[in-house]
Amino acid sequence: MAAAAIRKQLTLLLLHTGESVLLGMKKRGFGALKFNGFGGKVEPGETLLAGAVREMVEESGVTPLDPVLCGHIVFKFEAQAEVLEVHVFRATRSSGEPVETDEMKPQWFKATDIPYDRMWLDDRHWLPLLLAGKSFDAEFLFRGQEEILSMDIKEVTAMPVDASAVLVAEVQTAISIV
Ligand code: S76
Repeated sequence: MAAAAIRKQLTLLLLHTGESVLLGMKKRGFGALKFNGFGGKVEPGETLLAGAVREMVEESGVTPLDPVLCGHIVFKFEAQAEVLEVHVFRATRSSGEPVETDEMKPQWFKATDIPYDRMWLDDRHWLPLLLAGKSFDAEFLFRGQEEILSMDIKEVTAMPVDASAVLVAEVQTAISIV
């Protein structure tokens, strides 16, 4: 049996407080100039939840107080072997005021006025589910960064109970022995 390719494990956290959503304009790197949730690579020995909280604090200065895993998205890119596996969290409460960092410029938006035309193309398909308090499991195949070749989005009744407490090393081991 061939070993499965390691999927890069990432988090994405959306802070949805009352009528507003905090997004960040990515200033450099992958997805530069797009508005996005906050997140990034989970570190070895870190749980998905701890990674999601750490990335949000690092990128925005805001600490999410009640993050809950609500989505799972696999991103494939036509010309790339690497697969991105994104664990999506939603929080409704936070402490601290957003600050601009080297990486991100945070900005509040009304939940009814999300700037989908300045975001990744996939966001308009799953973010409405998150904002409605729903959970989802999705997969997108991109050509470059501006075209979706195929997608599959399923609303799910619940995420695996304690998935957010899983260590990233365990996720990767589970995948490589499938
Ligand atoms: O919402 C998204 N954030 C990313 O960093 C990448 N979508 C996405 N799609 C490739």
